[in-house]
Amino acid sequence: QEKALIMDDKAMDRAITRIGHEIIEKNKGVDEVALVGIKTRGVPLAKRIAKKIEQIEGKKVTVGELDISLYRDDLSEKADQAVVKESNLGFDVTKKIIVLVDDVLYTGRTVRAALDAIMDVGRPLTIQLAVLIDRGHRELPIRADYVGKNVPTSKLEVIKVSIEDVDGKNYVSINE
Ligand code: 3GP
Ligand code: 5GP
Ligand code: MG
Repeated sequence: QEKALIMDDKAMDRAITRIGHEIIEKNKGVDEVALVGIKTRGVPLAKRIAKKIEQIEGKKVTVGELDISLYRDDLSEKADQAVVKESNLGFDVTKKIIVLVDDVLYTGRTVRAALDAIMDVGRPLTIQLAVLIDRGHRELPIRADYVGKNVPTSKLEVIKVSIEDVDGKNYVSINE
């Protein structure tokens, strides 16, 4: 059940523009920067951030992809397992500034698995995190360096992220 619109197309675009500027500022340019989108919607988000950076800075930024699934085991006390299904980075992460990009940050388990997957294949200079929405409820000591919008939620609420490339429209809403 749809409750409220959190971001419309324009608000999303402004957030993505700001994050692009922040990535350039924090890293004093983008010479070593590569973006890694977490499937599904982290990937088109990463591509949009890369496009903004190119418009602002006149430099192309590599975009890789990671596919990470969360298996929630409701039948036991066992912690949720985040599993890397597929990694297609397509470039060497060593000595790179990696910016992970995801749509929603929640428990932090997906990001933890992504950190593992990246560090398995090389030795980046640093790994940073960009998310469109931080909805709270972290279960691990993980925070985002770049946040589109902080949206305090109850655990029963769900954030809907609709992205043009995947869903045909750009907006974020909060649902029961
Ligand atoms: P995404 O792949 O674009 O991130 O996990 C499959 C989809 O379900 C996700 O799309 C995400 O948008 C949506 N989703 C909504 N709530 C949750 C949640 O609590 N956990 C996960 N993993 N996905 C959720
Ligand atoms: P975490 O691993 O931090 O618990 O969850 C992060 C991943 O789960 C993200 O990839 C995100 O897509 C998904 N996720 C968690 N909560 C939500 C939510 O409320 N809405 C959406 N759209 N995705 C969520
Ligand atoms: Mg996601």
